[in-house]
Amino acid sequence: MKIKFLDLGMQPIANNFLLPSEIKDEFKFHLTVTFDTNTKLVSLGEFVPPARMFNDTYTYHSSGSNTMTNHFRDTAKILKTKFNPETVLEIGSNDGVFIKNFDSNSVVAVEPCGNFANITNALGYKTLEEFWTLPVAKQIVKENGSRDLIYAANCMCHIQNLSEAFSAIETCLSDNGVFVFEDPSLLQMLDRGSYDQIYDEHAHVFSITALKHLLANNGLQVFNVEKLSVHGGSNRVYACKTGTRDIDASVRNSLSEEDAVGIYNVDTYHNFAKRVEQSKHQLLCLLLELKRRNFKIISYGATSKSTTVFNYCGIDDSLIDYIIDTTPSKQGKLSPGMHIPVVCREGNLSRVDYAFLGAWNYEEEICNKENDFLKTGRFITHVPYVRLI
Ligand code: DWN
Repeated sequence: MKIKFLDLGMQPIANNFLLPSEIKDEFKFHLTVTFDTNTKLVSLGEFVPPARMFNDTYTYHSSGSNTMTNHFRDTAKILKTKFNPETVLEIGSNDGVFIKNFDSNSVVAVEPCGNFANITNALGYKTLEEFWTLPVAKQIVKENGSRDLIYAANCMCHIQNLSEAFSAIETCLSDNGVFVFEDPSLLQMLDRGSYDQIYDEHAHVFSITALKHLLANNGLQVFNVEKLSVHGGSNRVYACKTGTRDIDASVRNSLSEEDAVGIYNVDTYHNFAKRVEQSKHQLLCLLLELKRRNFKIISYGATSKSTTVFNYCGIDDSLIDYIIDTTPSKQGKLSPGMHIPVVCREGNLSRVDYAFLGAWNYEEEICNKENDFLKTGRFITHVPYVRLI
């Protein structure tokens, strides 16, 4: 049974940055979150049609930070060393930040956003401009053979039909192959109160508990779990065809930790929802007080996460003057839903008193490079609670 435990109101497409002329037709949907008492899966109450989110105008570049560029370089090295794959598939290859670490002859990629599929095809990596489905998996096996390594970063939780997605993995994986995927951790979200991990693209927020059963139902088993700090706290899950590898203690430890936190208990989610409401109240009180005292407040990082926060809290340009972001395709446009101007960083961080940290998952990288701003200004974040950095 699916129990709705959180209502984040009417929300836009989190990465749909707009020109002024596009505001009148902006798509919105009711963002609610459910807990399935049978599968233990946390999912959106209403899915958004994938083509509305993932298309030729998709704006998010996986290489948009040093943190993630280094993360994918290091991950590629780890997986090469551990598994020495002869054949590789990446699902959700974006701008090629991960697969560029592999020989193009060994790689097939799947990327539904044509603007990014064009980038990796131009780099010599065979990229299918497709959503990940069972027919696509069968096409890859037929044309290129099964895969020793299948990798997906911040992608599987975006796929609405997980049963088909994991069945397609099993179809495409070689007999001794490994499927490695990383997505935001439900446990970390519950612990950090980071409700902004929830938006249109994130159809699900994964627990190891839910994933174990989902994969088992599709001929796969989880054999290792690593906790990652990236993207606000993620899990890197290692899976294989059932019975082909020993199961590491990290799986049992993850399941026990989730049980201890109450991942099975509906009250856990209702308590989370209360914390979210408190976070909204505290953030609004802080911003309104700073504005009353005529401080200049901006936002740093035009993230999907901050789209959720601003639209849930009703934060517009009466509180946030503008958002600075390094992504050229976001600059000069208006943020989804609340229509706050997005501008480049250069020249727009001076004489600022406070900056909401929309990209709080890069706190270390950003604070290290914004020493001058921090001499007089302060960052604001809501994670794990509303505070000044
Ligand atoms: O799952 C997803 C994650 C991986 O990325 C996607 N569905 C959508 C997207 O979510 P996000 O927009 O919340 O991700 P980020 O990586 O937190 O976005 C960072 C944004 O901040 C980018 O637009 C780049 C920008 N940025 C910046 O302006 N200055 C980032 C850094 C590090 C900076 O110094």
